[in-house]
Amino acid sequence: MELNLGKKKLVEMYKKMFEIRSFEEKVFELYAQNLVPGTIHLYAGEEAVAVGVCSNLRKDDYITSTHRGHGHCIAKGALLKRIMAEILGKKTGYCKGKGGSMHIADFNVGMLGATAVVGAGLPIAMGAGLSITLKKTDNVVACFFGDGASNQGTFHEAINMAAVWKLPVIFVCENNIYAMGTRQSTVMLVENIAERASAYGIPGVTVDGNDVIAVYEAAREAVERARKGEGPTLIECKTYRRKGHSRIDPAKYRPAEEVEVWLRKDPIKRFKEKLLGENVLMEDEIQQVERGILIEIEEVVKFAMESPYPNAEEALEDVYA
Ligand SMILES: Cc1ncc(C[n+]2csc(CCOP(=O)(O)OP(=O)(O)O)c2C)c(N)n1
Ligand SMILES: [Mg+2]
Repeated sequence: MELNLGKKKLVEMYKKMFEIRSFEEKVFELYAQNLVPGTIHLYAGEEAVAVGVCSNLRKDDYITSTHRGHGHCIAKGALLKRIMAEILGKKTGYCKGKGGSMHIADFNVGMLGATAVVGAGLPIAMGAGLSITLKKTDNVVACFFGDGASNQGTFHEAINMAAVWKLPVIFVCENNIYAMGTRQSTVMLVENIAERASAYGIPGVTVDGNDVIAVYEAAREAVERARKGEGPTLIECKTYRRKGHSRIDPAKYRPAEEVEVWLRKDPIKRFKEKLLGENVLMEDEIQQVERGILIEIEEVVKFAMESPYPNAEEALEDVYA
C-alpha cells in the first residue's frame, strides 16, 4: 500500500469507506427493528473495492451494480438520503419506495442501476460501453459483480463482446469466496477468476480487495487503458463480507477461523492504521471525520423515517406496459 495520492484524495477515500460501513450498520439495525420491507444484502467488509474503483471515475463515467449495491451507489456519489428512503420503502427514495434495496439507480451520477438478477449487470455495462464508443466520448464503465456471477453465461458473453469491440469497460469481480452458501472452490477449478481474462484476450489482474490502494492502482491502469480506447480489463478483488449473504443469514457455512482471519484484514481498519502510521492524518483528525459521518448518517435516517410511504394508488404509476 503506497500512499502517494495526496492527503485530500486519501481523506476522501477514507470518508467514503467509513460512510458505507456506517450506512450499512444502520441499515442492519433498522432491519432488526422490522423497519425494512424486503431483503437486504450488506456490503460491509468490501468497501475498499467500490471506493478503490470509483475514486478513479469521473461523475460522467458509469457503473453497474448488483444485489449487494449500497456501497457502489455511495461510492459513485448517489445521495444517502434517497438510498435510505428507498430501502425503507418511502416515497422520497430513488424508486419512490417501490423498488427497495436492490433497485437503486441514479443516472445523474452515472449509476446505471443495481439488479437482483445475478450476472445481469455485465451485458448492461457492455451496452453502455458500446454507447460510449458510438458517441465517441472518453467515458468509461465500471461493472461490479460477484464470484458467483462469473459462472453465469452473461459473464462470458459480455466480456467477450467487450473485448472484441475494445469497449471501455472495467469488469470488477468482487470475489468474497461465496455465492450465498456455495464456496467458490466447490464450483470452480480456477483459484483466481482473473485467469479467465486470457480466454478473451484481455488483461486480468488479481488484487487484495481489502487494500483500497491496491484496488485503486489496479483500477487506475484499467481506466487509463479504457479511456485510450484499448479495451476492457478484468480485475478480481479478493474480499469478504462481514455478515451473512442477506438479511440475518448467520453464515454457519463459513469456518470460524476463516471469518476471524478476514475480520482481522478489515479494509477500513487497515487503511486507518496506514494513514496514521504514515502521518497522513492524526488521530484527532480521523475522529473528527468519523464523527461528522455519524452525524450525517443520523440525519439520513431521520429524513428516511420521517418521509411518507407511497399511496396504494401510486402502485401502477411509472410502470411500462
Ligand atoms: C440469475 C439468478 N440466479 C440466482 C439468484 C439467487 N441469488 C441471489 S444472490 C446469489 C449469489 C450471488 O453470489 P455472488 O455473485 O458471488 O455475489 P455476492 O452475493 O457474493 O456478493 C444468488 C445465487 C439470482 N438472484 N439470480
Ligand atoms: Mg460472492
